[in-house]
Amino acid sequence: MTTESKLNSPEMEEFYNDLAGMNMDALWHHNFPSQTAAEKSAPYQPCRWLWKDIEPMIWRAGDLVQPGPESHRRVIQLKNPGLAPMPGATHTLVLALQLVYPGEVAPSHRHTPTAIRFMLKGKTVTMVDGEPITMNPGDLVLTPNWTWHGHTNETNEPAIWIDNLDVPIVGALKAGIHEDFPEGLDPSTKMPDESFRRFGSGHLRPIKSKKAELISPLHSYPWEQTHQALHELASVEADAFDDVALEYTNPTTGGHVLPTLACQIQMIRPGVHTKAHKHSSSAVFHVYKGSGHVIVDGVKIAWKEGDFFSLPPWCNHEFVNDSNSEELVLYSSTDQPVFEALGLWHELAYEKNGGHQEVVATYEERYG
Ligand code: 1HN
Repeated sequence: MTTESKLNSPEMEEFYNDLAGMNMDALWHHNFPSQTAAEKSAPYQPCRWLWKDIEPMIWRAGDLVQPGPESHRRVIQLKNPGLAPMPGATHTLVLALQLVYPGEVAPSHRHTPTAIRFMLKGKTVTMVDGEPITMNPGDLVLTPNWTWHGHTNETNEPAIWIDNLDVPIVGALKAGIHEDFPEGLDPSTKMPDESFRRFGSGHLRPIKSKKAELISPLHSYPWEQTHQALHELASVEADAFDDVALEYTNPTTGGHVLPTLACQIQMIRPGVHTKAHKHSSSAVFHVYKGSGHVIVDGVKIAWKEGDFFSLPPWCNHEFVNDSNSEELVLYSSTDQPVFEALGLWHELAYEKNGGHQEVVATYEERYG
């Protein structure tokens, strides 16, 4: 037996070729992905969308199509060019904006992708499996996987909201199913905001509901409660990476609202500059109030009220509120539950320079 390595020999080349001809391969033929967490870097670019660009396109969509038989939904998707031709804002998250004019109905349907909605302007009623849920600005509403849902606007003002969906995750699993309701909205079979009446206090629950449910049985999270909780927390605690941050929870577990998506509201207090970290989950952000910037892998991305931003996995990021008097409030949704469920969630603090990155370019300079 010889000890000389045959790795680069003609016999090995022939072996690889013969394997390939039979749809096989040798594991040693290729390198293992061997990056450490510290070396792991963003697989695609972050992306920012300005409200001043988005808003005119929403109104133009309003002139061009109607929800219902013509377009089903009047929705504009925010697509990260780093993922083209995929439609996502990140590789797992769809981020979209929907407009419904007074008197219009976006008819009910159900599908296996899950949605989270965050209301921006006006007022609408979203039917979730027969539960009419009123959405006002800042309210968050869940339409879990396979629940019937449709939207209607019974006011005199247009209604605009954010849709966050896990379409790319469901697509990757080849688990997408869609069904249209025969006509219009599915009928109301529950009390208005019934899930909130049962579970909306957050810390008191009906005595017969002891079971931990995978999907939150609470479907609406009103802004008034969210805003108050944010300010109460600000008086006692702040996080080094996210400042004053709250996660919307499933009241039966205290955990994420949905198995694939989680969502957060956070306040970067006046003058605060957080430390940087990176993690395996990706996220999409909306500036609900205030202005400031985020530094992502050394790139300074300025944002104002109404703007959106998508954070790929494994980017160092730190938040800055540029104002000394106004709070910066960010709404975000993430794929973190998927990573946690699979044991794949990793987080790494940025160690250098007291936890702050050096700014090497602005978003405009880097991405045009
Ligand atoms: C969808 O079904 C809705 O039901 C909104 O309101 C946005 C974006 C992509 C795919 C499906 C809705 C969507 C969507």
